[in-house]
Amino acid sequence: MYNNLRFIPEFSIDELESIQLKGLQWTLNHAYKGCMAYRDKLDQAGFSPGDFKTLSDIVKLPFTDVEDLRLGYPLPLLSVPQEDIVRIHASSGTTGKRKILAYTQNDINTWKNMMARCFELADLTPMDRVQIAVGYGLWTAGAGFQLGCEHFGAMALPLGPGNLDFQLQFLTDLKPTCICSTASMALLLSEQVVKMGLEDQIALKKIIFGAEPHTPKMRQTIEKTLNLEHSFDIPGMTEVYGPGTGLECLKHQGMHYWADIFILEIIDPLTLQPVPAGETGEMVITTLCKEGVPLIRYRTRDLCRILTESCPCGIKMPRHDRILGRSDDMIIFRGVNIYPGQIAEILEEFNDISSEYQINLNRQKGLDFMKISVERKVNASSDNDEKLAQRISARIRSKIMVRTEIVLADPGKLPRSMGKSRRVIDERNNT
Ligand code: DLL
Repeated sequence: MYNNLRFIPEFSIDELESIQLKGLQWTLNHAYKGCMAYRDKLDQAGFSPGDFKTLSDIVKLPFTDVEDLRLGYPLPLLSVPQEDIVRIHASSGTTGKRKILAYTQNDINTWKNMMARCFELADLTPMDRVQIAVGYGLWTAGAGFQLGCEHFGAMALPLGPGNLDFQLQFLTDLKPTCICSTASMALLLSEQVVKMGLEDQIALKKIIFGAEPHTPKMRQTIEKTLNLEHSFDIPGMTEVYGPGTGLECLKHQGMHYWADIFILEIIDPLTLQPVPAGETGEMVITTLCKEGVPLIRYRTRDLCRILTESCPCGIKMPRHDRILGRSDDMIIFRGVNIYPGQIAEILEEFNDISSEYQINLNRQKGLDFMKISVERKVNASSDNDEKLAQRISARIRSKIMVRTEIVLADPGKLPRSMGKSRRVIDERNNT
């Protein structure tokens, strides 16, 4: 299925384990020597870097989390002298201070290779033209796709997000074959192409989208509307360089991730113990060659599971499933714990509505209320709105035990985003 790979290395399990062990020992020494906060953390856990002898020792290491990044603001967990830093990026977080991560030139090179591997997995060639429709600047998205695309050797069209007219003009005039964007932007672009009747004037074959969860329905809509050969889900986060910690392959059965660059563990967020192989839990990442800000058992809060079978595409790099959401996105509603993804999953069952939804929470007379707005599918009649709303509400009640008010909107009426969509608007503290 894949021949003559230029960027993706092939390792046997033994080779990979040896790379991971050496990388972990290097990371522990490097962080211990270069960063006071890490030294204190490891000392407190009674662990000195020389103690680390086998990969299974990883469970004895202390965790790092977002609080460690906040405490070290503005340059948290910096483990090299400042003159070695060539760039910073910051997370797209909307609350509190941004997490700032610092990169050495070697870190940038590692990231560049990770992203080039992604383009290779998406089966692009140097003949491909790649429209990069994500934010440039502090956010890692634009910079990551750009670095990887140039290194891979395809033609980058660095449009950034926004300006839909411009996006459409490029799609028809330069005829890119691939778009890189968030899932929301991919949906918006597909809707605009149809609205302007440009389906026959574009040459798109592939979309690489990520940065937020998507539902199967959302993906089908994008693929069908743009008549794509493939779409690929791309994971990534600022703390682990940026986009491109892995990618789906042509078989679309989960995402291969770069196990020679970081170790992925899945833990139970309550007991903090590893979950049995293949079960869902929180992703915890330890980097193996990151210099500026190495990560030791970093709790990402992302919920996911490792896929244990080998992949029919033939590539041996391990795989994880799609990211379901974040543990800190959990809503506590009248004492019930709910993830937005659970609601999205129920909405998926209804063919008469589109993939878009928004959850509004407010408080009236001391009681929590939840309103879920969904969109009627294009060409569906509004005559059935009331019955459909009742059916959706009943299904949610039976599956997650909460009462909700369902509001049906006309197609395209819910807010669209060119970046990450905000699915939950919680106004309970304002009411
Ligand atoms: O979102 C990096 C990125 C840019 C990835 C473009 C892919 C494409 P942050 O802003 O730091 O970085 O946000 C990272 O976004 O912890 C996940 O919760 C979520 N996320 C990223 N990719 C996916 C995905 C970028 N494919 C946070 N599916 C992560 C679901 C995703 N969630």
